Amino acid sequence: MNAPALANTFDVDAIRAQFPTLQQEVHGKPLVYLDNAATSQKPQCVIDAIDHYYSLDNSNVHRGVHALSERATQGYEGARETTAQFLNANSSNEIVLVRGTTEAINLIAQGYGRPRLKAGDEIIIGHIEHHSNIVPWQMLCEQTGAELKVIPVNDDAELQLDEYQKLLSDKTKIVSVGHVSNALGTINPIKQIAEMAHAVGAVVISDGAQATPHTKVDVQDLGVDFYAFSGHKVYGPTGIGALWGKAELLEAMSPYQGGGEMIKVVSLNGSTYNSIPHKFEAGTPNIAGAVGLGEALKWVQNIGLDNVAAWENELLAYGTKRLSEFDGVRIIGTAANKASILSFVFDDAHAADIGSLIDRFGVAIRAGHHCAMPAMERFGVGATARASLAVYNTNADIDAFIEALEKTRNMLV
Ligand code: C6P
Repeated sequence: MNAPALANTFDVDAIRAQFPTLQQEVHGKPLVYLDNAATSQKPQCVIDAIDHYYSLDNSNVHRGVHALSERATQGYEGARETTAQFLNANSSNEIVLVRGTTEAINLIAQGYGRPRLKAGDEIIIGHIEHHSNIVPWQMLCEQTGAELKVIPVNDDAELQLDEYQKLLSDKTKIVSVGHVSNALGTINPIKQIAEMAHAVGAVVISDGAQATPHTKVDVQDLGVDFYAFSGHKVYGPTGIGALWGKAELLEAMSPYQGGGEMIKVVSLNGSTYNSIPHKFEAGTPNIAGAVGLGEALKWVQNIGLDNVAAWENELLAYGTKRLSEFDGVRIIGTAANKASILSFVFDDAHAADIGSLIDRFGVAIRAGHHCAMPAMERFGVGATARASLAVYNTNADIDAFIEALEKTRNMLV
């Protein structure tokens, strides 16, 4: 994820103008939205696609023989095609549409891990993972007797690959590491992590929730076996996301849930399952969400993910400089390879107070443990304040944030 160059056609004002939510005032101040790692705002085309679907095409998928059902199916399956192309998957059959990253990781843990792992096997994760890449593995360990091992990080929140190497053995069955840390912004060297895991025969999963909004992802180049992301962080709606898995692994896996859509034949004596990816999509799916996701992925690809990465790198550098000049601030997460996250604490003020008071100046950030409590513990803090960037943010947003932070701090000390 080294910084690509920004095309001179990149026009942040034109991008920003496409977001209705950004055009409002909050507490009488222009909204400065810096909580993009929690969820990003949606461009008008995504809102319109969902509106169009419910206004004209609303129907159930795969079942009907009528025009609306065909259109709904085309919208839904079209989103799968777009997602496959977005991730550079071999085929759209490798894309399972799910609720989001959390569901995707649980699906792998239960669908892949549970029937295969046993006592004595090991699962490796990183120290600064989101809870959704920790808890499903802890549950799997409880169910199978496998053991969870953790790759430590250095003081810059970078994974220590020499320690990782020591953890790997023929006991290692699964390695699951986030592509980009939501709490601290570290970009992990997934390609290298995957190569090292494959050398001992382990299967590799990467949580791409925070990578897909900020950089081009090519699952084949990364060399992983599974990749998960959420639509709502990449300018799409909530309640939809995708799991990519290598076809042969998905084929070999058991379904995660039973019900309609995921079967071939059902009799009272037993059932046979549908082919991939449908065997993992029991029940009526989030059709409108998929339509919105497809539109969002096309929108961001149209800007160009290299442009997104280049622009956000400039913003991150500017934000880091402004924040480091601030008296009494400690930035947590100082990896050399980092994306779009400014996590920080003050010596003399609580992160939660900063988060709620800065809102009075129209600035939206997040404060808390960011669903990454082990990461907080590693850096000796209970919580951080976190400003997170998106492609529509500007240096002016960062200036407004710093100015509001000064006023907030003065109110607290
Ligand atoms: N992080 C944040 O504020 P879901 O909820 O399934 O869409 O995504 C979960 C998830 C998984 N992995 C990473 C790296 C994430 O950042 C998130 C969501 C949000 O940082 C909400 S806690």
